[in-house]
Amino acid sequence: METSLSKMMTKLLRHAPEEFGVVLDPEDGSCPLTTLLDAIQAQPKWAGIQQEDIEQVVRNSDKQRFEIEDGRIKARYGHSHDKVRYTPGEPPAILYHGTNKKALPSIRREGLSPMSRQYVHLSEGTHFATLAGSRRGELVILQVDAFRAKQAGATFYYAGNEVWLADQVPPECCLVWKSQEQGHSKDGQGN
Ligand code: HQG
Repeated sequence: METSLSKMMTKLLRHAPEEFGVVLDPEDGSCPLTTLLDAIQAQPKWAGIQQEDIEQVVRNSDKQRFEIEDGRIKARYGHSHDKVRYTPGEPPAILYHGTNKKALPSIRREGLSPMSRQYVHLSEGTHFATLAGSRRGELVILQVDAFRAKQAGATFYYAGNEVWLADQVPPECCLVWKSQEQGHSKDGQGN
């Protein structure tokens, strides 16, 4: 139940609020917790859902996908709909990005792009990168020279919980740090 509610919340807060009749704040992508609750309760499957269930998903999210503040809720990262604004920040010199073997040739040519999301997702440690990269086949972890990428014009934003976002990362700033054969568990509460 928790996983499926978490997926519903990521869909609403990251990708398709309009499908649920919800308008998110254009600046930070948040909405009142009560609005989210009403929108979810309107789905026949979720009619019995309570605010505590949502708060529990937020608390237990292994990757801290959501944040509740002053009665409002938002997804911290992962958006594909309107661009949420973050304050540019000073990242650590080295960050990590989890990807897969098939994507590597294109990343080597073009660098990292946001693809269907609004930003490239990076992390301070390799755990988050491992979870992200393990979702699509053979895991590859890239070490990203954030210092050099910044010098080359990339902008970085901190999304909390060791997650950094960037508008793009040039190919010369990406180095394969670890490449592994299959056998990783799937990470599945978001999308
Ligand atoms: C790849 C999930 C070809 C990129 C995750 C990735 C994360 C390229 C895929 C968060 C490329 C995009 C974000 C290029 C990038 N050519 N492939 N030039 N540039 N790619 O899902 O970073 O569980 O949009 O390496 O775990 O995988 O949903 O981004 O493989 O935390 O909360 O294109 O979303 O979190 O995939 O994942 P995604 P991501 P949740």
